[in-house]
Amino acid sequence: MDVVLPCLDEAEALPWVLERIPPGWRALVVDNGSTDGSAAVARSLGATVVREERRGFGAACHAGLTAATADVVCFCDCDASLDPSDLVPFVERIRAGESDLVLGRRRPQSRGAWPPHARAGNLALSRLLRRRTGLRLHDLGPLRAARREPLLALGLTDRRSGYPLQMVVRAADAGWRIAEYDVPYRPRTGTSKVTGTWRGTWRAVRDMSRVLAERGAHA
Ligand SMILES: Nc1nc2c(ncn2[C@@H]2O[C@H](COP(=O)(O)OP(=O)(O)O)[C@@H](O)[C@H]2O)c(=O)[nH]1
Ligand SMILES: [Mg+2]
Repeated sequence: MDVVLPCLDEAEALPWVLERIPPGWRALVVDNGSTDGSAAVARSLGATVVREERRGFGAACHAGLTAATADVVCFCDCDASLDPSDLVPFVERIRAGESDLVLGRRRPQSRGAWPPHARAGNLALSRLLRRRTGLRLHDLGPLRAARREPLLALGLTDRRSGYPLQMVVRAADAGWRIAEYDVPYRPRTGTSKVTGTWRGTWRAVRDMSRVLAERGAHA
């Protein structure tokens, strides 16, 4: 199993995350030009480090997917807000052939885990997604698992904040069976680059609107 971990300056969070990678699985830390020594920390803890020069969450996730070789590929943030060992049942479900894509529905463990505007934005997005695809999801979280080859065949083009949404929209258009599992969501270690900042949130909204405006196969 390969776990793709997009990483931008997460040296502080990496030990917590990497020690929770299930035994026998490979951690692929995609370093996006960190300046805090994240790559060295990841390497010293036994992770494989992939370098991606092009900035952006999607660029990092996609570089990890391209570098992966396992049959099933997982994604997890690198900020200690999500526990990669929660991916075990996701992978079992994919392997059993019961689902094609499994997503984690984030359940905040404390008040500080999820800023209110990010939660509200996510809920609004879930509604738009339902209108666009008919899918009833509660979250578009970053913890996920799917088979590598079909994922590559989706031909994802977004390289920024729209990547996780584009994956779900295209998977739905392709008729994939998508499941959602509850996962605990903790306050991240270190500072947020996306929804914890106005700039990051604005970019995410813009990137995601673009994805939703794409015409689907059945639209
Ligand atoms: N490689 C890469 N990773 C990023 C970028 N922006 C955010 N990340 C990583 O993506 C994950 C989610 O970002 P985060 O700042 O926690 O966003 P939030 O969860 O919305 O607050 C973390 O592991 C970040 O290190 C980026 O531009 N490039
Ligand atoms: Mg985060």
